[in-house]
Amino acid sequence: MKNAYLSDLIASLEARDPNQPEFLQAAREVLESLEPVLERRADLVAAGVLERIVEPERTIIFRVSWVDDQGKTRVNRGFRVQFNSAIGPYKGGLRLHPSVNLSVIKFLGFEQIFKNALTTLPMGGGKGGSDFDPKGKSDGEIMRFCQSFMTELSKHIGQFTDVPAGDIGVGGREIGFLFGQYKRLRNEVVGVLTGKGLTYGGSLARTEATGYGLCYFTREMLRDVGQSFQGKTVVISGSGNVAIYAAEKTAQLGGKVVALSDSAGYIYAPDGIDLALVKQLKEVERGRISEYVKRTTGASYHEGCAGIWNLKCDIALPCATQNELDLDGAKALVRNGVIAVAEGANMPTRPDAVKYLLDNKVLFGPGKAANAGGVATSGLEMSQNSLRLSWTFEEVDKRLDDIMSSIYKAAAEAAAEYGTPGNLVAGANIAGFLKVAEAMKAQGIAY
Ligand code: NDP
Ligand code: 2IT
Repeated sequence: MKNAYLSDLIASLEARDPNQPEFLQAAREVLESLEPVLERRADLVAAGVLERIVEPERTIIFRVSWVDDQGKTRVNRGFRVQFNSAIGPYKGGLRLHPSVNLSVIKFLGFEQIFKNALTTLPMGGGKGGSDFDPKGKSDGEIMRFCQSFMTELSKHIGQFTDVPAGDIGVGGREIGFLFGQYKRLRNEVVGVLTGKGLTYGGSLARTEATGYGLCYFTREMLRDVGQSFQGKTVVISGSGNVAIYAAEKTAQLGGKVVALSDSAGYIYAPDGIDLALVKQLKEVERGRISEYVKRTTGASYHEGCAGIWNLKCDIALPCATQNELDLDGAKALVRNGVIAVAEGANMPTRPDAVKYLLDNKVLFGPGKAANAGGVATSGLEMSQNSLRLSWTFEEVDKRLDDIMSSIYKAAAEAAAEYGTPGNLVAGANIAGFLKVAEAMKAQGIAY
């Protein structure tokens, strides 16, 4: 990078938080892509927008104590990073996974700032979670953990302040427990969380939104080169909320999903995955993807998740977790003729793998654009809560589709305008940044 101001800023971040590799990875990528913007926008440099945007407005870290089924007291660490409220209340999911730490939550909160700006809806960026491991826990343990977590979190959130939602390990069950506890503590029925159940203020199509939105975004990328999902072989990593509904929409658009995974391994079904069986195993039974091959024929199970990228496919949709697609995986995909890679997960592709895919002319949809359908539909849930109305599935889905198409357009246009046509990584970063930066500049420095 030629810009000394940007390289100094990156060096200062590295010196300040050397133990936050995920956050530094996300920040570096955004800052590097802003080089052509800063050449034209000295005003944003003068307003200190960059130094401010990389530092969270507020970071809350708290003890979460709860009692397990054996009566033993357990202690986890809870986080909420309220990163940026320039364009709206903090908005972003809660992740429950043993790998959660401040670096992970900061990277996710940082990405969320730009993603939320791209949705066109008024939402700031935030993220939270805990190192609690939901695997193997009973419903009662999950409930007690969620209640304890919310007892502290409720002091820091609110419908006009900060509106959390789900992420890894947080789905409808957990949002229900969290919402119940907030209501109990505050004696207030408000849209303080999204991803709620349909009987208490949730939106139709929120469950499907991230996966569906990912496919709408991918459809737009493909359309620009005269292609579509029709007849394409698709590999999807993960088998959680995002992966399942990406698989559903892929099939509806005429593609064939041949693989899914979890953190232990992947299944390969050359004739196509039976999604009803996957839903039964993962959504109802909360089991492992390996069980799939015991319940059907024509599929094989393979230990380890990285091998999934060696499967021949036209489209790859990483939908599990950060840094799951490395350079070897990207090389295998290119060798096998992949046309498009779009990120359902947040930052699933390592930086050297992103570069390799772009250098090899693979269409690449970065997560902050391609997976924005989830938070966009959360924004639509907030709108419906404020209106005290609920829209039909078709209406929400149509708005989601329009938003994903507009995000694609914004990213593609920004990429072209700032000298990197076709590079949606740069385009999404620039388009998201400019909206937030204008708002930060307008609101002055000591806000
Ligand atoms: P779920 O908890 O529903 O599913 C997560 C899936 O990813 C599971 O299959 C899980 O396997 C796998 N996974 C989790 N951690 C790892 C790991 N360390 N290594 C390998 N596999 C792993 O989460 P979601 O589907 O909601 O989230 C998936 C991704 O999408 C995340 O990156 C999330 O941030 C992102 N995302 C989610 C949105 C949403 O609306 N839910 C919106 C936008 C992005 P296992 O069961 O073995 O842990
Ligand atoms: O990463 C994400 O965008 C999410 N987990 C969804 C956040 C939300 O507020 O719906």
